[in-house]
Amino acid sequence: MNRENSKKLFVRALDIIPGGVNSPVRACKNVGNEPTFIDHAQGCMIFDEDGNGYIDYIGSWGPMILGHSHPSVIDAVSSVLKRGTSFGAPTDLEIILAEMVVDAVPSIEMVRMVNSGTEATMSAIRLARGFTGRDTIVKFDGCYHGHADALLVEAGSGVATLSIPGSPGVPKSFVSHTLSLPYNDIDSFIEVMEKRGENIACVIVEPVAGNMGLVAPKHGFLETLRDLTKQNGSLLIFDEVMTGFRVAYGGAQSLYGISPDMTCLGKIIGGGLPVGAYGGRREIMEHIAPQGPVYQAGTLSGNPVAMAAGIATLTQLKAPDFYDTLDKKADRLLSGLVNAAEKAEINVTGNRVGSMLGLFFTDREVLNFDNAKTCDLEMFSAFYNGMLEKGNFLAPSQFEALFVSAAHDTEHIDTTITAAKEVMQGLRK
Ligand code: HOZ
Repeated sequence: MNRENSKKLFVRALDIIPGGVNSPVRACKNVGNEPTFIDHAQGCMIFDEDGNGYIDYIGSWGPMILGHSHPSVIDAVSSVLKRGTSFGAPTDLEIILAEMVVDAVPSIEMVRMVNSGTEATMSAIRLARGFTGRDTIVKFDGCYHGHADALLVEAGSGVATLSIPGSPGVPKSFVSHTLSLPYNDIDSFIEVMEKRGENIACVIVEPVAGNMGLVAPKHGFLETLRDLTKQNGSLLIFDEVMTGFRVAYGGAQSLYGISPDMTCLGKIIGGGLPVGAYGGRREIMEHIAPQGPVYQAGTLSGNPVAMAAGIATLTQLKAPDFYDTLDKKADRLLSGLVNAAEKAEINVTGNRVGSMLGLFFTDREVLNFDNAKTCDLEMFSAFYNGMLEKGNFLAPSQFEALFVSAAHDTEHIDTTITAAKEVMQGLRK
C-alpha cells in the first residue's frame, strides 16, 4: 500500500507539532508505524492522503455512531453555519440538546455543556468536591477520564499505550487526594470505603471501561459502588463520555440499571464536533456558577455548530431497533475475529458491550487493567499493521476499544473478518 503522502505530511508535522500529532495514540508509535493522514471519510470508510480507503473501526474514537458525513448531520451543520459560528451568548440549540440529554438519561436533571470529555470530568470532580466539602477522589486503574492533573494516575488510553505511570508536570500534591483501585475488585473498594468513606468526595468510573481495551463491569461491581457511595455521602460519577448514547440510548447506566449522582458525556452528543457535558441531580448541579459558587466557564461552551451536530445525531439514534441492529453487527465482527484467531491457534479474549469491542491478545479473561497488561503487545502490533495493510482502520493500541457504526454493513464486516483470518494465519508461531 502506498503511503508516501502520509509519510511526507508526518515529516512536516514532526517539525512543528510535538510528536507530529495533536493527541498521542494516533501517532501509532507503539505499533511501530506512523500516522495515517486523512483526506475525507464517508459512511464506514475513511480515505487517506494517498487515496487508500479503509473500513473504519475507530470512528473518531467513538462519536461517529452513524458513520462519517451522515447527511442529516451535514445538513444540520451547514444550515446553522449560515447563522454564524459562535456568539458567546446562549441559543435555542443548547436548550434543545440539553432537553434531549435529560430525556434520555433519567439521572440527569440538569446539564452543563463544555467542549471535551476532559473538561466534563474535570468540572464534575470540582463540583463533587465543592458540593461535599471533601477532597479525596477514587478512580480505577486502567480507566481514563481525560488528562486533568488529578486523574492521571494509573490511567488507561494513551497513558497505558505509552506505559507512562503518571506524568511529569503533575505535582505530587495534585494527585495526593486521588486513590486508584483495581477495576471490578469489589473487596478492595469495600475496604477503602470502610476506612476512608467519610472523606471521599466522589468515585468516578467508566461503567464500561473503554480505555484499557473494552472491559465490562462484573456483576455486583457498579451496584456496590452505588450502595457504598450513598451510605458514605460520596457522589458516584459515571464517565459515559464513550458509552453515553453508544451502548444504549440511555448509556451504560440504563443497561445496568444504576443511577449515578453525576454523568459525564462527550463524543456522540457532539456528533463529531468538540462537545462534552456533565449533568446530574438538580441539587448538585445548582452549585455551579452563576447559580452556585463552584466556578466553571467556557467561551465556546454550547457552541451552535456543535449543538446542531449533536441534535441531528441524537435524533437519528431514536430510530426503532437502532441499537439492536448495531449490536448484532458488532457481535458478528467480534465472533469473526475470535474465530479467526482460534483457527490460527492464537490466544485471544474478546469482550463486547453493545457496539464497543476489545480483542485482547491473551489467554486470560480480561476483567481489569492487570489482565489487559498480560496481552502480547508484539502480536497486537503485527495484527494491527497487517490489518491496516489490508484496508482496515483499527485503533493502534491494545488499550483502546473498537467501534462499529450504523454505516457498517454485513459485507464490510465480513471483509474485515476475511482479512483477519489471513493476518492471523501469518502470525501463527
Ligand atoms: N485518548 C483518546 C482515545 N481514548 C483519543 C486518542 C486520539 O485521538 O489520538
